[in-house]
Amino acid sequence: GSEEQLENDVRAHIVEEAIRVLRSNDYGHYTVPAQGLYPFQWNWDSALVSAGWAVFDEARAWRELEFLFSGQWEDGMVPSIVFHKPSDTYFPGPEIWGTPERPSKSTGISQPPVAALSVRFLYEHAEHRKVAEEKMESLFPKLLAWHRWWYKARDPKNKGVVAILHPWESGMDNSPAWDDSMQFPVDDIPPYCRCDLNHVNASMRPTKETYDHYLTLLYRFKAANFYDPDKLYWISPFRVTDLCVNSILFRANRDLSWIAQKLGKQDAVDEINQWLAKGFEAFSHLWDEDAGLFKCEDQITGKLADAPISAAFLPLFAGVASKEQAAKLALNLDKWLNKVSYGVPSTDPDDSRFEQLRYWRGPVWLIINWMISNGLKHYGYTDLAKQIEDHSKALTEKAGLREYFDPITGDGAGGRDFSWTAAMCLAWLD
Ligand code: 9WN
Repeated sequence: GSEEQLENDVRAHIVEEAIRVLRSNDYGHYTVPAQGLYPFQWNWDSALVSAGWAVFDEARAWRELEFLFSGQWEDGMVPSIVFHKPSDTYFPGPEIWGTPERPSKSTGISQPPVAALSVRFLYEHAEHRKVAEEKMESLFPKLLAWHRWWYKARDPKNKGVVAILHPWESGMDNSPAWDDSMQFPVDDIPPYCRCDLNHVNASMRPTKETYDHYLTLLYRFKAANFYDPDKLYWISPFRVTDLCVNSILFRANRDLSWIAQKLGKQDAVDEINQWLAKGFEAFSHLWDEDAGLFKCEDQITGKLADAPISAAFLPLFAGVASKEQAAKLALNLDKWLNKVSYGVPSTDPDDSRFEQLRYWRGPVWLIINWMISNGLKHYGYTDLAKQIEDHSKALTEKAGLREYFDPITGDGAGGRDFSWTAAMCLAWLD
């Protein structure tokens, strides 16, 4: 009918907008998350954005991933930010991560390992099969080296799940799940000036107190022989089993195993399957039966973080939740959705730490919506998955391609013309 036609027109317009946004954030070989606010190549942003490029420019999509791996360290780590070109609109930039004489080419920490998912996505959606096969083959050893790095550098105790050593590594910078673990005393750090506050309202960003802790960690890691991967795990006052990184790593391992199988690399398949088996066992310790949610764990105190956050649902995306756990998660998610106009809020709205506009403490993020919705479908909760999809569409129609959204009013917040939000409209919502 005409209503359907109208909706089609609206979506077609958003697709055009999304393509315009990716093109305008394109620096040739990589896409910045947003002009001004984030002027470099961010790790998980890039991997997610490559799926958006894949919809209209396959060659450009592969280049995004290849360029991300051009920043890979010798030990396998893929940094959270690669500083290809200088910019003075972001803090902390290359001068802070490196030395004054030699600015750093990247940060010394990582981010959620999305890339293997993207390689599989690009391969499966490829029209140029031959090219896709070559690209997958050449990216495979780099992906494997990165996953190995996670286990070697971030799980030296062989728990089966990896630790983040900085909230920036989770991608969910100021999540209430870190509040207790961020109580360590701050060091006497050099004075600094935050650039983020030139672009967006302070009330929507992490606080000064939080930034002091972020920088304390950065300077300590830098003092450890410039981010020596063998030292960081042991010296960090922040060491957390994060559900976002671990769910994505688990899912990425499944995709990497699939890729390895395609390429006939049986040894790698066996190695990855061992990670999966250990991971499966380790996730069961992150389950909070009373809450009916997964929880992050502080590896220093051994305590589960009580904060109910949206990453609690990401084990669905990983495919690591049992049927019973999935049923409880679906029940909880349904309750959360009934408390807001637009899901999925990054913190349970009933929790005292919920703030509807402050970054990862309440707002809706489309990339997380995609992951949760994808996971729900896999477990057979199609109505709930569809509801999240509809909310996501409604948000982009109402507020445009913003960085994140207010779950109560549906207003957009943070950066404008945001790359990963655009990518989700292309690769998921179309
Ligand atoms: C620090 C780029 C990144 C995202 C993160 C998001 C935010 C950076 C910041 O922006 O983090 O890495 O300075 O706030 O939290 O998930 O990758 O979009």
